[in-house]
This record gives sequence, structure tokens and C-alpha cells, in this order.
Amino acid sequence: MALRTPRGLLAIATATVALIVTTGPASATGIAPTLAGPQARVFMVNPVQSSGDQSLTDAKDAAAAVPATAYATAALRNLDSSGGLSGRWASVRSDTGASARIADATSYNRHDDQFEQVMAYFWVNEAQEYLQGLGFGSELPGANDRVQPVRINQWGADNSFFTDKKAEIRFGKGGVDDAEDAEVVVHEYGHAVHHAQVPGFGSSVEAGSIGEAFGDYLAVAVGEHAAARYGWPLKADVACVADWDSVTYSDAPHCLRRIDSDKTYADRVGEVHADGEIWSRALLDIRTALGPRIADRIIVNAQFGFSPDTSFTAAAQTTVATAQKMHGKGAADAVRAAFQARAIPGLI
Ligand SMILES: [Ca+2]
Ligand SMILES: [Ca+2]
Ligand SMILES: [Ca+2]
Ligand SMILES: [Zn+2]
Repeated sequence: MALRTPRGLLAIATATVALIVTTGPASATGIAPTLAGPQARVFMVNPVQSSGDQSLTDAKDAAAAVPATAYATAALRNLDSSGGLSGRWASVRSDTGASARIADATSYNRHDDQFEQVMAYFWVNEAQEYLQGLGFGSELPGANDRVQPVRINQWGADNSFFTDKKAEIRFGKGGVDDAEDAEVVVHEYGHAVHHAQVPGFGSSVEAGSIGEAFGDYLAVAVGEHAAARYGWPLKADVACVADWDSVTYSDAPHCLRRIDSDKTYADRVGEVHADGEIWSRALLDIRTALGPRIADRIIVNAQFGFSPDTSFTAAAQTTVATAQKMHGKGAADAVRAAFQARAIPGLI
């Protein structure tokens, strides 16, 4: 999770991945129908973001370290009939603790291993629903519109990652358990989206940086969308990624990374997380200029056209062209300006 770790760097670009065939809408068969459907207790993105309390600490995974007001009850959607955390867009397995039971999902707290499993399912589903809402999977091509395998593994260091061998996301438990922070969950899902769009994506430093940037950006976008959708409070700087996971390794206000840095192309250091902050700021500027919906339609759709080892220049040019095609000259001009502000070369 720290900047020095190779979070999400796709190690083997040439790995051939057999994508799981999407099974289509989950059937409700076998689930006793209720008015509201299955519910679960989740964090409202994360407890620091929803409370604004920068003094919260992990306290060795103690339930009492986070007040009950940091939790909300929300619907678990798109589940299959298995009774576990498996459904249309996500399937969660855990190597630590017993598997969560849907029937108990409103009673878990952060000290329970099952809480992270629930968080992983809820937020992967939420992220894919967000992409579906933008038109991906209907008007536009699907972007990882399949069952995403997720594994929670206690043996990892403070790191989570996406592996392109199994196209699986794995969440570690160092410091704050990684899956307790929705922005960590969605960041990793961003890697899965990229890989589904372009197998092996991220095989150059600049492509890897774009991967980290998109994960951070998607985390913020999905969290902001969910906060608005459910009426949850947002009391931390919106540009701050992983406010909760980072309490163990950053100063207050706690951030793993930010998406509003002033870095330009000249500030590259050759490390994907650090250099990703150049790209994520451009994505944030596109969002500010065009609004979330149009910006995110352009940003995600453009990614289908990136080569696995793309440069910033080529990816920026593709994004400008995508904006022109989808939303016209005004959108293309705004996208170009965002990349020019980062001094990415080759944009005229
Ligand atoms: Ca925990
Ligand atoms: Ca952690
Ligand atoms: Ca945040
Ligand atoms: Zn990453």
C-alpha cells in the first residue's frame, strides 16, 4: 500500500487470460423474496472520509476504534442464490476466517473477518454498477462486466494487488485491513477494469502510471457517486485517496495519494504510483471541466484504445480523439487542455 510497494504493477504483460464468461443477470430463484432484498453493514466509503475525524486509528482491528455512526446499512445487490458473497459482478473468497453469511451481513463490524468480505463485495458491485450507469455494457462496450474474483489473504504485507494471471484481486491485512477502505477496493478494481479493456495493460512505466492514476481516480469517482446516491456524508478532501487505510502510514490529513497534485511531466521519477499523480490530476481536471458523467464516459471509453505499453502522449492523444468522437469539439478542447496543463508532450 505504501508508495514503495509495487501495488498493482502488472508484472507479466504477456500472460494469457481466459476471461470468465459472464453468466448474465443473477436469478432470484432460491432467495426468499423480501421487500428490500439482502442488506449489509458497510462503511460509507471509509470512516475518516465520512466522519472527518482524522484522529481515528486502527487499534489492532478493534471494533471500538470506529464508532457505530461510521457504518450504514445498504442493499447487497446482484447476488446469486448461493447464500454467500457471490453474484453477477463479484465473487469473494477469504483465506482468513469463515465465509460471510448474507443472513448475518447486517451485524458484522470491522473486527469480524466477514466485514471485509462484505465490503469487497459491496464496493466491487458498486463500481461495476457505476460503469453500467455510464453506459458501459449497454450503449458502450462492457468494462469488466463479468464476475470479478476477489480473495482476502492475511499473509500479504500491507499491500493489495490485482494479478493478471487469475484476473483476481487480492486484499491484504497490514495496518488497517485493506478492504475496510472502499477506495482501496475500487482502486484495485480499476486495475481489473484496465486489464479487461486491454489485456496486459501496464507493461511500461508510463502505462503502469496511468493504471495507478485511473485506480485512484475511479476510487474517488465511485465513492463520490455512492455518497450522493445514499446520502452519506463526505467530510474529507475529495481528492484524497484511502483516507482510512493510510492512517497507519501518513500524517493527517491522511491520504495514500492525491488526485489533485501539481505535478507535471517534468516531475516523473520512474515509479508508477508517484508518476500516476501526474495523470490522475489531468483526469480530475477533465471531470471538473465536463462534469463527472461525460468525463468518465470519455476517460473509460478511451482506455479501450490504449496499447499495453502506452506512453502518456499516445494515451492523451487517444483520449482527446475519443472526446471529439463522443461529445464534440468542446469536450476535446477541455481534455486537451487538461493534459497540456500537465505539460504532456505532443499535444497540439
Ligand atoms: Ca477488520
Ligand atoms: Ca492496509
Ligand atoms: Ca477519500
Ligand atoms: Zn494500484
